[in-house]
This record gives sequence, structure tokens and C-alpha cells, in this order.
Amino acid sequence: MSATVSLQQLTDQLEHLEAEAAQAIAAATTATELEDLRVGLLGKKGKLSGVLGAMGKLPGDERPLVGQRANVLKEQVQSLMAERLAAVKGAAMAKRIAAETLDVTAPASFTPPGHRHPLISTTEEIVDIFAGLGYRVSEGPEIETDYYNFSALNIPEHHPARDMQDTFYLGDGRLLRTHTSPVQIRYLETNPPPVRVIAPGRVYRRDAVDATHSPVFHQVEVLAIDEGLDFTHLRGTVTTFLQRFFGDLPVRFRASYFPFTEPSAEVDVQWRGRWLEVMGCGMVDPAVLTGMGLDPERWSGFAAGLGVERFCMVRHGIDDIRRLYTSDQRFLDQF
Ligand code: 2NM
Repeated sequence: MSATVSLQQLTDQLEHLEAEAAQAIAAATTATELEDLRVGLLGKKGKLSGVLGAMGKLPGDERPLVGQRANVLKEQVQSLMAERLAAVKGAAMAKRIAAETLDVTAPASFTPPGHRHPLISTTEEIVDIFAGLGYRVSEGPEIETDYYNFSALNIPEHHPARDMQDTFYLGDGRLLRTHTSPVQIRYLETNPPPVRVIAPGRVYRRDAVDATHSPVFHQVEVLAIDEGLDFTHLRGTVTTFLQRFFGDLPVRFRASYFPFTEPSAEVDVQWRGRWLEVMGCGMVDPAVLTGMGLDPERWSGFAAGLGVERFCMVRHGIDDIRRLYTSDQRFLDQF
């Protein structure tokens, strides 16, 4: 330790300390940094104390000069710190506000939920209505034999439906089912009457594609067999079903012909003022019952069949069946 120290030396040291402090304060970027600086400068063991410790070696009349200079330094440092602290806090707040900003105009990330294809939802609606009337649902193979698709349904050998022109034959005697009635024949083999069953599913016919035809389409066929069933039960069931599906609109039955029903009828609904043919039906032909080993003197039945595409198109106002198969998302998203 040097024995003497001059007023000039101490004043220089204070000057130097003040300059150093001003620089450090300006460079500080956080409140903790500033607090550390304050303790290092003005604290009990700080640099200012160090300088003032040497003050005692000065002649008595010089000490107040150093003391005054030290006070100026202290005030200067405190004011710079206060100023810098305000700036640092302001910057921290600005940063936080920027980070927490919520841009309510930014586009939201949105994953559209999937939904059923309109053909599927139409099938489900039809199935649900018949389920509500006490019907079971049955499914079966799309590749069928001549027996289940034709013979068991009283469709004779030389009926045009059996023509190569109308049916897809696989070349090994098997064929693609042209309706879902074979499912009902199979159902009857393991389920003795009384039965109430519907058969929804995909069917195949050699049709040229146009706005209303497709070689692959979907059907729901209906079958009830019991004692004492007559045309009134058929009429009531079909009318109830159609009015549940389309709403409470007029329904009419027109005499028609199918090989597997007698009598047979086509069914029309009056939709938006126009009569539209929507399904076929009839009393199961006794020959079909006999073929299934059922006594037509005891059992009678009614049956009906519909094309799901037609129901879907009428309900939704779709003008071209191909819309249902081309997977255009913009079209499908409407349902
Ligand atoms: C129709 C029209 C009339 C029908 C007949 C049968 C079965 F298996 F009982 F013989 N199932 N579906 C039927 C009757 C289908 O579609 C227009």
C-alpha cells in the first residue's frame, strides 16, 4: 500500500470510475445486470468504497472535495441506472407484448372432418327405417351361382335377364349378382319363417353408363314371410317406408310384372308435384316359396326392391349418377 495519495489521484480515480460505470450501465440489458452493477459500484464492498477508503490519507481540508466528487458520482450513477432500468424494462415489456400478440385475422388451421359418402348415408337411412319396422339386415356374396341369382327366384332359363347382354358371367358358371335377392334365398335356408329381412348391397348389370345407369349400383331388397300376409301388408309397409324417407307425400302402386312376385307392382311417389317411379314390389310367387321348401298354403310373403342411387339422387336433386362414383371432393363436400 502506498504511503501517500494525492487529491489529484483520487479525483482521477473517481472520474475513471464514473466513465467506466456509465459504459457498463449503457451496456446492461437486464434488471439483474443493473443490480449487480449497482452493488459492484456503490455497495459496501464496491469500487466507490475502495476509492473512498483511501480518502483518509488525504489532508483534512482536501477530504470534503473528494467527498463531494464522490456524491456527484453516486448521483450520476443512480440517475443513469434509473434511466437504463426504465429502458430495459420497457424493452422487455415490448418484447413480451410482441410475443404474446394474437392476430385475430390470421387464418386458423382447420382440418375438415370426414363424412359419409351420400350413397352410404342413404343406405343407412333406408336400413334404419326398416330396422324400426322390425327387419333384420343380411348380407351375402357378390359372386353368385345361377341357382341363387336366377333359378331360386323363378327366373326361367331363357329369360332375358340371364342373357350375356345383361349379366356379367365369370366363365366358370359363376356370375356377379344382378340383385340382392339371392341374399334372401340364402337367409331363408338358415332362418325359418316368420322372417323380416332386408338385404342391402352392391349389384352388377351390363348397362352402358349414362346419367341414370351404372354397371355397378346398390340395392336394398325387402322380404317378409309369415302366415296371413297379403297385399295390404305390402302396401302399408312400402307406404310407411316411403313416407318416412321422402316425407308425407302421395304414394301410388301400378300393376307390373316380376318373375318372382305375383301380383307385382311398381311404386311411384309424388315428389315436388311429379310422379317418380322409385321401387318395385309384389307378393312372393308361390313357386319361389315352394323352391325354398315352404308350403304356400301356409306361408305367404311380400318383397320389394329399390335402387339406392335413385333414392339418393331424388332426395338430393342429383342429376347424374356418375357424380356418385367420380370422387369429386367439391361435389361430395355438399353432403
Ligand atoms: C323387387 C321387386 C319385387 C324381391 C323378391 C325377393 C325374393 F327373394 F323374395 F324373392 N326379394 N326381392 C323383389 C320383388 C324385388 O325389386 C324391384
